[in-house]
Amino acid sequence: MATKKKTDQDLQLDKDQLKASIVRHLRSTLGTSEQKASPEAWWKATAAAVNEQVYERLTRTQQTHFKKDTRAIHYLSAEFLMGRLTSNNLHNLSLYKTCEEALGELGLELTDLCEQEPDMALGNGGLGRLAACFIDSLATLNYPAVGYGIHYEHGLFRQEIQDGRQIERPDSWREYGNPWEICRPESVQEVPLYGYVETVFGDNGGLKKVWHAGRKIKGVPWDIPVVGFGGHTVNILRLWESRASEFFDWDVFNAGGYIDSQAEKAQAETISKVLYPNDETDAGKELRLIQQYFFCACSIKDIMRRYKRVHGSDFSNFAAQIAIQLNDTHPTVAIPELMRVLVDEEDLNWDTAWAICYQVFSYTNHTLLPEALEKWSVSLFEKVLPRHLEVIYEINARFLNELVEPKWPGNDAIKAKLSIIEEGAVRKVRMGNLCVIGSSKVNGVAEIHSKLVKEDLFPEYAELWPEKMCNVTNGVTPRRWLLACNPELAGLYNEVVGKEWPLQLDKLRGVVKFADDKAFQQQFMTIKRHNKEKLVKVIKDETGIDVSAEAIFDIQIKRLHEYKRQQLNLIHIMALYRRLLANPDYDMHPRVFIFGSKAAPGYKLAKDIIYAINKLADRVNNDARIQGKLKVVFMPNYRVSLAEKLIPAADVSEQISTAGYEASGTGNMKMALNGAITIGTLDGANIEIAEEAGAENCAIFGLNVDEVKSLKARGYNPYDFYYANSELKAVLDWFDTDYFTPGRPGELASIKRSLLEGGDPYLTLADFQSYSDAHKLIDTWYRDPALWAKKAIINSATMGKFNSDRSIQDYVDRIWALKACNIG
Ligand code: GFP
Ligand code: GFP
Repeated sequence: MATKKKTDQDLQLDKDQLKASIVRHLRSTLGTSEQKASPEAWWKATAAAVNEQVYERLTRTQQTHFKKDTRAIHYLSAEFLMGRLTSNNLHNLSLYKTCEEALGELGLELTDLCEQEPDMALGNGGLGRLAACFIDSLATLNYPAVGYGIHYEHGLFRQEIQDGRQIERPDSWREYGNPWEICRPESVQEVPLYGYVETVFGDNGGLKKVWHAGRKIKGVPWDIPVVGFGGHTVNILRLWESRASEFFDWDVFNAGGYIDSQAEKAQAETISKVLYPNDETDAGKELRLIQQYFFCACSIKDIMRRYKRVHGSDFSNFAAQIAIQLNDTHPTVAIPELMRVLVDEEDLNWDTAWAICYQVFSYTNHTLLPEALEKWSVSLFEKVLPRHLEVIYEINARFLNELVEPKWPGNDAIKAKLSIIEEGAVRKVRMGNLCVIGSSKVNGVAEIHSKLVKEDLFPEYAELWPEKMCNVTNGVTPRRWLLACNPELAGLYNEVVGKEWPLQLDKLRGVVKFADDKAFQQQFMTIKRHNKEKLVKVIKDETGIDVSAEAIFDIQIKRLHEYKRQQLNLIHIMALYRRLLANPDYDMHPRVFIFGSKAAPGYKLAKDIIYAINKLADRVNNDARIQGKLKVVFMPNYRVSLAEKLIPAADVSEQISTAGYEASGTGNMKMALNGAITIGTLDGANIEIAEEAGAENCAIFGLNVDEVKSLKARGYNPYDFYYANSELKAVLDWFDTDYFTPGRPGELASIKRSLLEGGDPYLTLADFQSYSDAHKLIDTWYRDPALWAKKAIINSATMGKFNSDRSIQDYVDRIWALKACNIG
């Protein structure tokens, strides 16, 4: 019997239907009753009811993509920081209100149920969250897309603070099952590792390489449906879990080797066990390379399978159908893997295979920090991926001979620099170089960053391929980062500019004309006040600290890293504290400095900075002398769901990286969109934010990129600033005392050392005075409520550019050449 395709209209649920569905799932899926159900069971029943909608639309999407044989983008990323999905899915299906009412009739609060959901923290920070925003936008704009990543059993560690110090605890996001993921045993893949390469005669008489793997690992796909706003397209995020190929060796078991038979299984499962931390210790390098290869190989196989289902072994359409984006260098090994598959397994000649690869791949660079451009030792590669090393050598030889030599004849220095292989005591494979050589497009993530990628990081490549380098400024999804997290402000915007802004964020520009309007200012600031009051409760619950919503909420939330300069914020707060101690009447509006940040477990100084912030907080928050004018809060376990509570309550957004170091930033966009004023350097996307909002509506300070470069070239000496600025000197000397760590002097001394003897590589001291002045400006502005409201409104209203839909459209226009595909 032919079934009629369901339209969006057919699928839409009303309150009673949704309520009935939730109750039905509570009983038949969760096996409990209304009387006995725990909040978690209610949450899962709600998710199951929503999933009925999601799956219908997913199937419809897949059928349409299959039927139309659409070109698709495959977004390979080692990180997807999804956060929670319940509220997001409800919003994107236009079911949020309906669900709130349905649950209300059952005596339940939707927001409480949402709190039951553990965050999917499969990423470290901005890079992973960007990937999550991007797949939301891809589905929203109806682009055929698949996200590919790793199904980490444990995501980013849960951070506890004990006596001020960060303690890492395992994150178990799916310990009791996660209702948003579907296992797909029918699409399991097998991945070879180790072993050796043999040269044999192929069928056509030519020589052929055969990789005899030493081990095989099974990749089990888990699909997370990605619901676009409006619910038309539902794409998938496919995450690979590793398992042993021979799950259980019965022969070994029967022979009494129970432990041995389990060893293989344990080793195989280690691959997707934990999210790799961002530290660069030697330990675990092999595991990390295997993680990368594992998910890339599974993904390439999956892409091949889908392609061959329609086109068989005719690869002439491959590059027209398939685009692959490499999110940073982590998935670089996908390039030699595709070459290997095409040449060794599909018998294409090298040139044909290379032409395909080159068109298929593009690479996004997210940082200029040399330590983040991955390098693997040649010997490690040879051990784990012997055939890939050969492929890389071949790519390299052809590149150097065919492109570099003709352009720079006899220039060995340039060859050494551009080679994929770094020579030296330990020979290394440079993944960044491989990415650039193997991709048709390379993009940075903000204007200034892309310029630096082109001019400073890869200048010779840019000379070879001027059209290869481009920019796509980052963006954030306004659905999660305004509509869902700030419902009151969203409601106000609906009234003032209509309801299209979640898709067309530029519409918020219509709010600018109310920036001077007293009544509008009042409404806007009342909403901010409500959000701050909500945060006051969260702060109290999480840390026990009392803060007042009267104060300026000044927020710095991001990974802890010296270049992001939490230490600059820290020493400035210490300076303020000193001023208040010296003069209790020191004139300043009360300020609450709020931090949220995780430090990579092996990054000692970053952990010391967290400790110092907490010790400063203990002292300041309990010092009656300063009459509550200053508070410091370190919110433990910073994650997406906490960001959703902090961002709507921010008055001031701290974006204070050393110019030239923060590729873009995305928290800067989220906070400005929610009406915070940026105190920031001319770095990353701050520059574009200031362009959009107007420089007069941001507090810009510090050295710019050129000034940083020239100061470094002249020879930066932090002692110059230390001796020249008595306040700065006094603050730094404080670190040597036991003022913040009673009875334990010197516990915080590592911070001072890094800023003086360590050479202060991120120019913290050079920017201190200018930063302090910018804070004074912020204080003056805040004390003029009309002025502040105006600036805050303009910031929020002018962030249209930073919609991740715009970023995705730029990728489509400049790199991917996709066509939107209408579903239903
Ligand atoms: C299916 C469909 C594709 C679609 C993907 C991702 O493939 O057209 O693009 O799913 O949604 F056939 P499978 O991976 O399920 O075979
Ligand atoms: C990195 C960069 C940021 C950039 C994001 C996304 O994020 O400047 O905005 O990638 O492109 F550093 P983090 O991992 O540092 O948060």
